[in-house]
Amino acid sequence: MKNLIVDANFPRTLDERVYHLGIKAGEVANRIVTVGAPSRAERIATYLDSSPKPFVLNTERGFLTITGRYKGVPVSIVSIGMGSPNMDFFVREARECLNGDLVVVRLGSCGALIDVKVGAVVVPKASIAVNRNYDFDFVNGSSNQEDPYRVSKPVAADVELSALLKDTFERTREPVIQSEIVSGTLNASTDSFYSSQGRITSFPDHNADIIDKLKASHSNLATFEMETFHLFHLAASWPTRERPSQVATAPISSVAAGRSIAEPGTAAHQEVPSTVESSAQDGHVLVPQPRIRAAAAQMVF
Ligand code: R1P
Repeated sequence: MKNLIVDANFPRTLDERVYHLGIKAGEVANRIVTVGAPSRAERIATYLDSSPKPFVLNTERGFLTITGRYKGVPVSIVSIGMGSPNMDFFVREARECLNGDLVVVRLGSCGALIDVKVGAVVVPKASIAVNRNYDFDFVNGSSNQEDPYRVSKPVAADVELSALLKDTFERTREPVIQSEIVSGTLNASTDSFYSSQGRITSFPDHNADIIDKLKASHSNLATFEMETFHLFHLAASWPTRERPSQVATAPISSVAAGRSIAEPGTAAHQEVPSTVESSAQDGHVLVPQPRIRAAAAQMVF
């Protein structure tokens, strides 16, 4: 890539743009709606305030960022394509361009494992991951004692954000939502639209019973899609605890150094508020950590 700073750990261009999303600090908002398709992002962006004119960036890797204001509040709409790897690029690179809390709502489509009509909207309270077990012998079947699919433990959505999302959908349902709004269910994010969602193709996927097995082991399972688990997992993995710093009058760089993800000089590193030193007591300060809050709403198709 042209103008790439040589930093194998977190590559950026010479003008400080992250490698795949192409954005830099100031071009993405702390409140983000993420979708899978550019046309969906563009349609949502029609609701943004016309002034100031929204920022729009399309990258050769297929990420589209539209940043503007909705009723004066900065918001970004980011189209990321499909699957956990793209969700990973999006969350990590957006995080590096932002200070403070990051609030992400995924608006996606999903398959339904419950009896709802096409067009229903589901706000899951948690997600599991269902992935192909590469150690299973897909050619000869189960002879090597492995299961063909691995199922993770659930990871929860942000409770408050999910409730807000559900309430907002209920208040504003017309004319977009033509069916029921379901919430509190479990979502399964799969690594394939086909094998791990139980579709039969010409590959020997050993998946004929995968839906029955998942439903038997997870009574609340309602939806299949491909990105939500990774979003929830990254959000849940972000270190958020308020923690006392070791040195009360530490310069900001020392205070933040305890979090390995925030290296000096990065946007995340600079978020430590200037009030840190004035709140010092007994040789310690409480350093508020930014959060990543995530929720999802998925329309059954
Ligand atoms: C598959 O067709 C895609 O649709 C669903 C799945 O998660 C997968 O990405 O979501 P989106 O409509 O958001 O892309």
